[in-house]
Amino acid sequence: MKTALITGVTGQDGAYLSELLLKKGYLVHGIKRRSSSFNTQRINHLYQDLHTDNANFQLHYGDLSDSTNLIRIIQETQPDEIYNLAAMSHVKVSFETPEYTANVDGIGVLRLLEAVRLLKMTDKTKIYQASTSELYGSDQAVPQNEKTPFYPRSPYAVAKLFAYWTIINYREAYGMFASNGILFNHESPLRGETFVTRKITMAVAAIAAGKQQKLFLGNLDAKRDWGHAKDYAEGMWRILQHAKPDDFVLATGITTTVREFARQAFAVLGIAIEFSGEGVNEKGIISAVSNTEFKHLNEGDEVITIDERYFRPTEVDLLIGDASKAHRELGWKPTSTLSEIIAEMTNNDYNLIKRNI
Ligand code: NAP
Ligand code: F7E
Repeated sequence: MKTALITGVTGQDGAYLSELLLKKGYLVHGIKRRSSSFNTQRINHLYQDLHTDNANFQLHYGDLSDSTNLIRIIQETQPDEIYNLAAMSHVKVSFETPEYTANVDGIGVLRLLEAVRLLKMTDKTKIYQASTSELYGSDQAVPQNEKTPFYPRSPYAVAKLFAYWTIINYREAYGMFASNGILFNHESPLRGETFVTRKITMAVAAIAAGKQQKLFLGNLDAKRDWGHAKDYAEGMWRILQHAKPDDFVLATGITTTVREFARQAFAVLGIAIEFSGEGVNEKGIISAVSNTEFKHLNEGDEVITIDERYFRPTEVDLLIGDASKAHRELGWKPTSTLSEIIAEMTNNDYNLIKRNI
């Protein structure tokens, strides 16, 4: 039985990866932060009572800013594979908390690598680092692959750049099995509620249910390469099963604007919207409602308004990934289309809100 340690186990990717590794027969340890309210909603279905003999999913309190805690957990759990998913992962919030973001997202991985070295586990333990398409920043080449230069455009991306190179440096300096997954945006019904996709699908559900009138968004022109988090968890695992440590892009190769994502999400529930106006004056307006349940919605209702507060000091305009190396060397490719993801997320949020009415 292989043992895995997942940092960020309570996040979107941590939940999908835990489920995958448990299905593969792993003993899974996860690091969760102490919080004043429950933060394990995404993994509660995997949790087993601590008093059960041989529970194969175990949680440990910890934090990526605490070296001694990480050393102790790694020593106690003796992982064959560490998946470093923990991060302050919100790009806009990183402009408000740059020092904290650098500490956790940048130096955090250094703490893990040093812990493995100190414990003399470099031959035993493989490490996966959650690197990101945000590293590309300014769109220098399209599509972006493992050879595309980086140009980070946020404190989040700068911190992740430190982490990316630290992984490569430890691989080269100490022969460690340390790999970067350069993952493009991936979404799901478990996506955090302030990322744009989930913010949109939750708002569409609330507007349809008569619980909210408008959705306020920032830059509608931004283009993202959106895949499904479940597919990307499979990719993370494959990266660590590869014969040698290396860096891989995981992406769908298709890019879509935030505007089009919103249009499709409303369409899932039978609400057609059209956009008019430009820049901060652009609006999303209902042009037809085919679902007869939504009597409170009328043609001409304004349901999307721009709020400049959601603009970023520096934006990443266009991301589109080339995952041909992962396809060729790992046999990985995404299985969900964006329209399937939008339908899954929107229907899930609509069902959640209906259940709570
Ligand atoms: P997420 O849902 O925001 O989850 C982040 C996880 O990190 C949560 O479990 C969070 O704990 C934990 N965490 C935050 N700060 C921590 C700290 N100081 N110490 C320990 N744990 C901490 O993010 P995700 O979407 O699953 O993404 C997983 C990783 O992939 C992140 O590193 C992210 O930056 C990276 N990434 C994500 C994407 C994407 O599109 N999703 C793409 C590329 C890379 P709480 O639950 O307590 O907040
Ligand atoms: O923004 C625009 C925003 O916050 C996407 C993280 O998982 O993926 C994620 O980072 C785009 C941006 O994700 C709103 O300006 C418009 O251009 O959903 P997001 P992100 O910044 O791409 C990468 C790969 C990661 O590594 C990160 O961890 O949407 N946008 N209006 C908005 N974004 C938000 N959040 N809210 C808005 O109202």
